[in-house]
Amino acid sequence: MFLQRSSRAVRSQWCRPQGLSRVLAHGSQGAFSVSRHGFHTSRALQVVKPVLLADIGEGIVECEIIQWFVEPEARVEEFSPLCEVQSDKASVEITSRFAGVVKKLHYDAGDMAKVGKPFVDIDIQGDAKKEDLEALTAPEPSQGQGGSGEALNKESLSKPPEGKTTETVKAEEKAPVGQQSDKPKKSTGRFASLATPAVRHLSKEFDVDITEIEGTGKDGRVLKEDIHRYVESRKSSAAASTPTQPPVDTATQTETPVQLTNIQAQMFKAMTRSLTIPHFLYTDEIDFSQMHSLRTRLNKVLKSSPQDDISKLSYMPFIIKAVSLALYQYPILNARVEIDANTQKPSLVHRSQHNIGIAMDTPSGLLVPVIKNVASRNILSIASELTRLQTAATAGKLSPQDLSGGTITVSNIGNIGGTYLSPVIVEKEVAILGVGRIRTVPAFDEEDRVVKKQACNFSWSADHRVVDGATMARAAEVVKQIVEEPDVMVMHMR
Ligand code: CAO
Repeated sequence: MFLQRSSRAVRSQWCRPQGLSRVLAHGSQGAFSVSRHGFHTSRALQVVKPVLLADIGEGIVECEIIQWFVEPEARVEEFSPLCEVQSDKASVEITSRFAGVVKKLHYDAGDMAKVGKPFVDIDIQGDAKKEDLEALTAPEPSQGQGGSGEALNKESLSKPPEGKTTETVKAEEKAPVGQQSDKPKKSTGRFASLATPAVRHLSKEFDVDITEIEGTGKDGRVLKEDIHRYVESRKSSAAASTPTQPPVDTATQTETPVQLTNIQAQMFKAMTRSLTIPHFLYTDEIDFSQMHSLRTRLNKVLKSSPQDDISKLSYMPFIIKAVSLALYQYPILNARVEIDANTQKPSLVHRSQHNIGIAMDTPSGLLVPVIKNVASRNILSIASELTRLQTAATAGKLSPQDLSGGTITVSNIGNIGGTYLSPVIVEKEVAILGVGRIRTVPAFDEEDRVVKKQACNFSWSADHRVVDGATMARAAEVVKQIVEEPDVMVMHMR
């Protein structure tokens, strides 16, 4: 199938005067061949392919192009970074699966790119696997119909690369072979900002345009130290140029519009969709005294002999396990609502695994990575996965897999503050638990003496279209019992 496509692409180049000189130039070097046995293209056979934006996670249909690392005419190798995209859930670096030369960027930074549609055209050079080409590039139009794939190829071959006039292209093509610029062009300007996602997050934190920084890393890569150095020099030049504070006009109200950060923009969309769900709030006070003493005892043990790299447990692994145990009795809280696109008829989809999303406060904002299959994990395994996700979230390194597949969410705001909260249900879920601050309060013991107690409020939000108040209260009561008497968890350990 590809052989046909190659030969047709080549035919279309032979028939087009502009393309002819280029093909002839390569042809004259005698390096143009297509193998019949297995897929093979020679380096000189240039095939401009519209490369499709791959599926980057469950249900994500579009994502924002944050920045390009290449520009038209830039040479890319396999696994070279092409661009960074931001989905509803994470920022992801997209790398090239092919070596070649970039011919066209289908989007500008800031545009929404559609998953499964072409986002970049690459003039593919060198060997490429047939399966990769078929899976990752636009499909072949049916014979003789001149569909979009061919149209894109033709367009890529006939249109001048962006930023060039037809004349400059023609001039280049007419240049003698020896004088043609065979060398791949080095990415420059805003496309040349090679840096890891962590470094780019840091640049955003400091509100620094990364392309203004001269990188001292490999291939001019911008490093964290470069950003810190840049911020310091910016501070000192600002201090030198503004010796005195400008007078503040206190009589006039000043309004300064500020663009949403990427994560705020995604949160805006996700929360707007979440608020189409009719929420109801259920809240209760939980006695954490026994949990507090169990955790203190276990942490003493872990301090002297860490298990699976865990030397300390927070309350979260216990709370997460308690929620999972309650889901066995109330599986509806692990379901999602499905509305048939044609009939608009709603139904519930029950899910066998308890994949618990954890709301995390990270340097770039709120993220909700997911601890998968909590039912099959013990407390240490939950703690270990929580630590991994927390570390990745802080470094801006969560993968789309880490961020997808949640079936219910726990949001613990108590380490920051607040007693009660009204948590917002995450899309494709029907319940969320909000955990307030654990505080020491006075209480009466069995002999009516005043004693110290550790108390914490659990606030649940549930989708009132499918979960009634009594079901929510019963499920919350199961979680409460387990947290108040955490020893019962031992019976459910696997
Ligand atoms: N009340 C009192 N103290 C709490 C607490 C609570 N509810 N939860 C945690 N703490 C304590 C921990 O015990 C720990 O203290 P010690 O080291 O002295 O024991 C400290 O706070 C820090 O805990 P942690 O945050 O490192 O770990 P965690 O497992 O308890 O929580 C996580 C992990 C990711 C949930 C938390 O770090 C976080 O990001 N919380 C914010 C979530 C959020 O933003 N929710 C709102 C979403 S809606 O916008």
